[in-house]
Amino acid sequence: MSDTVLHERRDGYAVVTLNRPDRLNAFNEAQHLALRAALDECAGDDACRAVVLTGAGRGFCAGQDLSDRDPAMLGAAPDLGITLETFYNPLVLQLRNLAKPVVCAVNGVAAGAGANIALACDIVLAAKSAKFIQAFSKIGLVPDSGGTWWLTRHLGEARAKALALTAHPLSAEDAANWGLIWRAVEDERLMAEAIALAEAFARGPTHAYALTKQAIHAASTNTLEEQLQVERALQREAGRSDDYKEGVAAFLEKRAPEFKGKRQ
Ligand code: LHQ
Repeated sequence: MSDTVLHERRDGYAVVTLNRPDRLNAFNEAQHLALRAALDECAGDDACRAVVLTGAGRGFCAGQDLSDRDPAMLGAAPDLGITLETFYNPLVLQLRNLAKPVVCAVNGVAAGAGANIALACDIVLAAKSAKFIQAFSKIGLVPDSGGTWWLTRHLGEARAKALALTAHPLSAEDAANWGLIWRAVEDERLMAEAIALAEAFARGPTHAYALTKQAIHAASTNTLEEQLQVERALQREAGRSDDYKEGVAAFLEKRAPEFKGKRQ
């Protein structure tokens, strides 16, 4: 695998690091392919029960590498729809649909598609010095990689439009206070807190986590009646798992559960 992405396997989880620090980890094609491959490997490995995604150096990710995409060099008007369809859209769905928790540790600036890739993760922690920038309007583009979806759902139209139209750098603390991310933490605590979450998830009921993700994703478009049916179906499945039996037994025996994370 290319070193544009570092993939470290640890006991029960993986740490995946975007690694083009001199470009603030902006995406070129190699980094896209390496990230997709690392996430595929995590998805297919039962021993990997959580993922931490972060960036090397002082930034998390500055979106598309614009030096790769200079329209003057590319000649005729480029079709950015093809770029989204080929690279960004599958990545967003891969993160969202991964059947294990993905923790994003936003270590520095997250701009353009970089901000929205972070928001595609399940739990977003950010260093207090980090900023989220919908940088697209500065280069005559529209927020992509789910940006219009995450911003509108998490923040409402007023804040979504202001962030998208002005490219205002949103501080990590405002992002947390506004409900866009889980927490802003002291810079030096970021990785320790992200790893603590991953370690806890690595000992958790992985299949129940996957079902929980599914239920919460379905909730954003369902009516209450529809969502109650989703919960019924997913709970039925969770209730058949060994982890459920173990969870109840451990509770009754007043001991810590030993979850295997399997479907059955
Ligand atoms: C970069 C980048 C970068 C290349 C920093 N590219 N080098 C999808 C479909 C297809 C095409 C278009 O895009 C998309 C989705 C998108 O993501 S569009 C949005 C693309 N991203 C941006 O517009 C953000 C551009 N970057 C910035 O505005 C700033 O760099 C931010 C605000 C992120 C950070 O500012 P500073 O902390 O002041 O750092 P810097 O600007 O000095 O950057 C450090 C280096 O990284 C610098 O290189 P240098 O050789 O001068 O040290 C930058 O040129 C390079 N860099 N972002 N996206």
